Amino acid sequence: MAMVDMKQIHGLEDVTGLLTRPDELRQRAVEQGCLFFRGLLDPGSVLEVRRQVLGVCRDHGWLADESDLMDGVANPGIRVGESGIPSWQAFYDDVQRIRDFHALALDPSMIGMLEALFGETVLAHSRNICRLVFPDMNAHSTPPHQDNYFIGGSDETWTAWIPLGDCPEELGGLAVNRGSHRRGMLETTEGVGPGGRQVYVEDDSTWVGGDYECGDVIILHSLTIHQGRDNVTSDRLRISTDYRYQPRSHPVREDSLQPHMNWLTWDEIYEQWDEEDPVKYYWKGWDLDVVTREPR
Ligand SMILES: O=C(O)CCC(=O)C(=O)O
Repeated sequence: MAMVDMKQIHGLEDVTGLLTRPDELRQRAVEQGCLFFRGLLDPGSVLEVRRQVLGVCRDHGWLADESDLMDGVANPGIRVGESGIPSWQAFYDDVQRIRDFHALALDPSMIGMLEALFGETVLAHSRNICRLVFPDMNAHSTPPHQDNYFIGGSDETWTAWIPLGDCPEELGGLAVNRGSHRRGMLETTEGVGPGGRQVYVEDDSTWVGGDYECGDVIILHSLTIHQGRDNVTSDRLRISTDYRYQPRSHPVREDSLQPHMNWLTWDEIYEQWDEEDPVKYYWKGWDLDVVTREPR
């Protein structure tokens, strides 16, 4: 199993009230390495992205016949885990082409929240990630890891995890190891599940997780350990996004501005979008400190 057991899980504590008190918001961020915002995003915008991702699932034959699109009921004959296999890649390329999936990362409520946290202008990475988890595939739950291993650049990069629709515990939302960023960069070893790398987690760790609702957002520091919980439903797909943000004045690694997986170029992703769409290459022309990726 990719997910590690969690002995202590605390519920999600909404810190929306701290958005008008940025000093307290930052203090909480420094202490806990994660912040949860109930209903930060308009559920309608989130559901629109869900509808389009599920449309791709249906086109690829991954939904049960006759089921309602928005229910996300998996075709019982199909189980595909995130990987480089052709069926996954074909699905994922179509998701990357969805304009609203990329636009949601730039939602003004999200950017405003991060401006309050950073106290400066925000750089949203353009390498946006969508996760789709089938039921009965626990080996494909995301193992405990620190995003910094994959992102590099500024430690002060934060990931926003957003469920595309309601995500009750049994559907397998994100669990965050509260305060673990204070342990610094940990040794990363081979792991099973998305990313393929994991860190060791102490038994007495305190985790945060629970039932997420459509519109909720949890953000976490790049050194905060987190993992995907198993999808223990009998038939539902779990769909979520990971978007990443940092203060714009900090260094950013070049690959954080490339398409996730690099299976498509930006020009291929943008092919069917309006010529003048402001979401296209929104970061070009900004004065960024772009650094190259060091070989490991
Ligand atoms: O959605 C998940 O299962 C985990 C996502 C995650 O941790 C990541 O992309 O860094």
